[in-house]
Amino acid sequence: MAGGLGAAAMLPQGVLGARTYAATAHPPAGCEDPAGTPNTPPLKRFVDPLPRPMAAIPDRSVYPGADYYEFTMRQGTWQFHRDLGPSPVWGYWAANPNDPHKPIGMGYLGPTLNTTRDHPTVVKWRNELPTTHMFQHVIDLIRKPDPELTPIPPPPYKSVQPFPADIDVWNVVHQHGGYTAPQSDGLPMQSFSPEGFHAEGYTTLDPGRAKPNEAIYGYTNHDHSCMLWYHDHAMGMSAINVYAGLAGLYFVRDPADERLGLPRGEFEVPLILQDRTFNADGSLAYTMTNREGEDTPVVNGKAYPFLEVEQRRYRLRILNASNERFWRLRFDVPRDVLLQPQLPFWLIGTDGGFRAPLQMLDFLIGPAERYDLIVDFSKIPVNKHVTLTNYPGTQVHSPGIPGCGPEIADIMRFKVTKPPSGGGDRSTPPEKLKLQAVPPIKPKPHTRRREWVVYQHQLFRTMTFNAMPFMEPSQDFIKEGSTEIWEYINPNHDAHPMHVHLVNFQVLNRQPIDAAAYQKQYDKWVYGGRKPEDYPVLANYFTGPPIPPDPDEALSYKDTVKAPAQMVTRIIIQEFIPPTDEIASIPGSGAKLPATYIHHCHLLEHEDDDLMRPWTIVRADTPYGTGVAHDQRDLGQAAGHGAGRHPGRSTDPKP
Ligand SMILES: [Cu+2]
Repeated sequence: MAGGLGAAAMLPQGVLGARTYAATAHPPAGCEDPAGTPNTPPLKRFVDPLPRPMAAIPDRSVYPGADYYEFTMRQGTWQFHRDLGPSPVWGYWAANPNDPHKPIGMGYLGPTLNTTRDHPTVVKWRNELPTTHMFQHVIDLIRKPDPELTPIPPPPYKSVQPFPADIDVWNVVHQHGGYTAPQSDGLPMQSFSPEGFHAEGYTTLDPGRAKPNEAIYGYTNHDHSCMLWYHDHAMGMSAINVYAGLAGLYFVRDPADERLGLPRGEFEVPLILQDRTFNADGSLAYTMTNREGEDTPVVNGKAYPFLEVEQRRYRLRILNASNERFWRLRFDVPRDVLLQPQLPFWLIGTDGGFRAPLQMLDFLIGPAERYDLIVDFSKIPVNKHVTLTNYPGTQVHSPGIPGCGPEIADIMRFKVTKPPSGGGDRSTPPEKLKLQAVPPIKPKPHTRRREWVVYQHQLFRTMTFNAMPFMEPSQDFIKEGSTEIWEYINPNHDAHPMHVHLVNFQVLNRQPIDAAAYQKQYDKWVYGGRKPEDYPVLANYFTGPPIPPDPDEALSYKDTVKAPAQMVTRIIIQEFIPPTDEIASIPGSGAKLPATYIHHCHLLEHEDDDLMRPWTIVRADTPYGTGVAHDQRDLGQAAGHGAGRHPGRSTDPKP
């Protein structure tokens, strides 16, 4: 949904209403919101303490050899700010093995999973949400259909409703960034509703133990030590499901980390960064049918929170869980405190784990990216503060051509309240940390390249990869164990965060393209019947040499990459191998080939509308070109349907 808005919101939108932004400035000309768009009432900043997400407690008796959890999605209430009334929210609640009457959760978001590297986790996800959506007006618009919200693909494809006519709420949980078998991956077509209706791809491990409104998934935790997260990935409505609160953290820990001397316990703080808009009564308002981005920063569920800190180093684990907003983050200090206006900090890890430490002053974080930082408050006098802010002028879809959407500056405040307790800070200074550099993945001359074109066939309309709706079967068959370079070709004027399931990758480079000429030729290919001779040859459109990745993304384990406007962004994936081992002896819990996964834009509204495609790992001895459309220029021709689960949906309820 709202894919059209995403790409084209620099143009005036319909009826213009007078408004002021709650956060900072007036919108630029042409960016006024339609009349009636809610705005958050003015809020006093830094008056609510930062909540810490609670940890779920594993039950080790259910599946020997694995940590077991039961998570239930439920509607509850949550107060986002001292001066706002409570809001209905959706969240995850973890069963408490020590006290069944005290489930773990706070209403909004979900409890944190703490796991140990290579020790598997099994989670039963249960859906007890209402059957009418919290943002039912959006569901109704998608169903209407509304040309800006309903996926309407380019020719020759027909529009298909993303969810059944009588299903207003369905859900599925994706463990973002994890090394997971497809049947536990939480793919959109695995959605299931509170009434127990199943999308066509629904799966569960151990079906005898799962009711129709439940699914049991297994996670290998064959990951580096890192911060993953879990969030809703339901077909066609992940944006409003996550917006209502369906997200949480998932840590993979390595016992070897203990020797690193990193700040831990209360000095390791996760920050779940989101933007939200509130009605005057404090309830959540979803405004992205009208504009890009929301107007108020929310961290761990509180608007403009504060955290009291000691004069010592902290490890901040930052997740951008916003639907659409990119943030350029920095730590501002009062002028009389330091000689420089920003507090320098150290980057020690990204999406998929540690990396060589890098000192920085600011960084751009796209939706779904994670940054692992060491911030040193030891030089800040007691009773002074440091403010986490968004660099002025950072647009919602930054980097790119300046767009619209409410600007946010202040986010949260660190109030330095006392000297370090417990005899001082014994954590290792960042410059002395022994973190291994991530070895570079080097492309070879024969390394296969795969093009993914961010294609919008009409302004304000659906976006697709390669002009293919998500519902079309997988046409991208990748030999098990192979290395590939993926090229995200973005002739659009927005940046998109691209997320590939299953794998970690490295950012190789970016290269500017003549976006208008590329788009024109691509249009010609699509509207001319997709003749191979019309397909644009990328090399003909470069306007400059390749640009190396930014220092904060180079030589890092990534699962989400910023694909800026009018550029091709190249990533390299070392090895496509799905996890085949069984989890806790549960039959069928390992991956089998062919194994179909997806990749998508992590602007959630774009993912829903329809910038997402399946891809399939096949046996290494599968020859290319045998009933398989693997060449981009074959896209319009019939694909081999033999391999992979077909995206599609069932028409009959399976209670
Ligand atoms: Cu996008």
